[in-house]
Amino acid sequence: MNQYLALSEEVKKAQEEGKPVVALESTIISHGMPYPRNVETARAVEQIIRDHGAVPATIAILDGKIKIGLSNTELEDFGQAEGTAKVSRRDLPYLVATGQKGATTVAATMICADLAGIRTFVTGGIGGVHRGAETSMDVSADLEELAKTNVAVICAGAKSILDLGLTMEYLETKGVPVIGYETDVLPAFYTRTSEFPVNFRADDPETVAAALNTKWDLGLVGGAVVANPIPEAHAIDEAEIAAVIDQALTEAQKNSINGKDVTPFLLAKVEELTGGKSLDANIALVEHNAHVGADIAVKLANKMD
Ligand code: PSU
Ligand code: MN
Repeated sequence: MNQYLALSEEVKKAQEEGKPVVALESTIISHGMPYPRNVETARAVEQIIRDHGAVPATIAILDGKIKIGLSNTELEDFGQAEGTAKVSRRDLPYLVATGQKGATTVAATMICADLAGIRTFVTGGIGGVHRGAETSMDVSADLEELAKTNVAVICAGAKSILDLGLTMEYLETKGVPVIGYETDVLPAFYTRTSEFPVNFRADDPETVAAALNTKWDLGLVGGAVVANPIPEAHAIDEAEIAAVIDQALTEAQKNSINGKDVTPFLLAKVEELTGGKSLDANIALVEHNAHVGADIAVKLANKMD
């Protein structure tokens, strides 16, 4: 066992018994949603995963360890604490070495999941190529991680705060498959569709698990994006969300927001401007992803043992 890893009892037991485990990130809790709904959602998501035959492992950095599975108290603390560091690949060793608290992004969660032998990871949305990246060079480290770490990310696509076309191009260059779950086009987080076709479509968890298992059997390093559209009832009107995102982007520029602060700033602005409607949508889509992700993890576990 890696000396830096600290597995919860639930995760340890699951691994001993060969049960499927699903990773969850903590940045979505600390930087993606406000308290207390962040904690409520984190707990609900964990329960959905259990109800579908898998074991949840929320990942975070605490006391010089990479925690794989958080207790209720730890979860509550991550939800309430202010100023928790947002940890991507770059930040991970420093935060662990100095014993500081850190919330893991998609990239860092993939790294930690891989260290713990977990292949399935559920979240809301991935980072991507930002609009204007041709001058800012702001490309999320999530995309690099998808290129080199063997973990599948079940998400609702990416928000159109990003340049979705360039994000798809980047993933193509890096050889990362984007699999649409019951969809032919990339979902854009708040909306079920975008103008960009996915690479492949899967209509059941078995097909996704087969594709993942084959990729790794072939020695093809890297992850995959499983893009699962937001449930119809919670989708936000496209024109409405587009206007909100434009305004959020303008404000980010006006305030000279850059680096790792860009995404949290935009997420908070969108939520403020939609009066909480985006938060309801965010929660609904994460819960749906948990259901689909657990089903995929169960099928994958059958193939990999
Ligand atoms: N997109 C969302 N919600 C989130 C994030 C992205 O819809 O919570 C978080 C994730 O943790 C993701 C990170 O990995 O933001 C990407 O940040 P950046 O763009 O700085 O790489
Ligand atoms: Mn960035």
